[in-house]
Amino acid sequence: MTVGDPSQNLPAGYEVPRVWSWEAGNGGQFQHINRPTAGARFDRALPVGEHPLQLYSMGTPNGVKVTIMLEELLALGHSDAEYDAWLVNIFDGDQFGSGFVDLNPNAKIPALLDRSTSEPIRVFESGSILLYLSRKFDAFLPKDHKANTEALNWLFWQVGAAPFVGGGFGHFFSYAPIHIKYAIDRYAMEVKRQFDVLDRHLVHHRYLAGDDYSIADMAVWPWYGAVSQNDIYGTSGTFLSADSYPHFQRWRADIAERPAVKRGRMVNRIIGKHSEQLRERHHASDFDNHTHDDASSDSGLVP
Ligand SMILES: N[C@@H](CCC(=O)N[C@@H](CS)C(=O)NCC(=O)O)C(=O)O
Repeated sequence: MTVGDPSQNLPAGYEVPRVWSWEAGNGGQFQHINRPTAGARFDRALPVGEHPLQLYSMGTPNGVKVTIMLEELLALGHSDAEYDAWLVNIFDGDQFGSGFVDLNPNAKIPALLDRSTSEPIRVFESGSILLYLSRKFDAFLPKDHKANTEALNWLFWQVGAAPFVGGGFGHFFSYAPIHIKYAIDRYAMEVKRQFDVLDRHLVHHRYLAGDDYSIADMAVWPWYGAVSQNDIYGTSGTFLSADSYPHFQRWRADIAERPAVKRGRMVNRIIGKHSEQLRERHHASDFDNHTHDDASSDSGLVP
C-alpha cells in the first residue's frame, strides 16, 4: 500500500511494509529515549525524603496537575499533604530507571508514593493521582452528587483529550523533524474544537464543575492554559488564535492568579525563566530559597 492519493493532490512516498519494524534514530527530538518496548532499562533506586507523600515528576502539564493539587491542599490547611517532589528528567531518560518503573510500569511522569499507609501505595496516571488525593483529603471534589459527577466528567474528558494536544498537535507542530500539513491541520482543528468545547461550557459556569474549583480545573488548566499562552510548543497559542475564546480565557486567567497554582507550576520545572523554576521541592520555604536553579534548557520541550 502506498500512502497518498494523487487524485487529491496529496504527496505519496511511504511504501507501507506488511510488518512494521523499528528504525532507531528516526530524526525526531526524542529519538534518544523512544523505543517500542516497555520495562526498566537500568537499575536505579528512587530517593526518599521525610514527608508522607513522595512525588517523582517533572514540571510538564501532567506533572503540574499534581503539584498544583498538593499546593492547594497545603493552602487549605492539610499539613499531611506535605511532600517531597523529586525531579525525574524525562529528557535524560530517568523515567526508565528500575525504581521509577516499579512505581509506574508505564514509565511516564508523574508518579506518587503514599508512605502514610501501613503498606506504601503507588499511584500513577495524573488523573488517578488527582482522584486519589481528593479522596484521601476529602477536598476539591464537590459533595453534591450532580456537581461531583460533572467534575469527574471533565476530569476524564481531559485525560482522554490530552493526547490530541500533546502527542498529536504538539508533536507535529513543534517536534516532528518535518512539518506535515495534513497532520498539523488535523490536530490543530481538533485542539481548536476542544478550546471551543471549553469556551461554550464556561459561558455559563465559573469553573468546570460549576461554582466550585475542583480537580477537573486542576487537570485541564495546565494543558490548555500553557498551550494558549505559548508556554509549550513554541507559538502554539498564537497559531491556534487562543485569544479568540473569551470565556475560556477568563477562566484561565482567574486560575492563574491562585497562589497555589503559581507555586505548583514552579515545582520540578526546568524550562523557561529561572525565577519560575524550583527543580525539587522538599519544604515550603524552598520557594523562597531555592529558585534560580540552573536551567538545563529553555526549549519548552514536553513529550
Ligand atoms: N496519561 C499519563 C501521561 C503521562 C505522560 O505522558 N508523561 C510524559 C510527560 S508529560 C512523560 O513522562 N514522557 C516521557 C516519555 O514518554 O518517555 C498521565 O496523565 O499521567
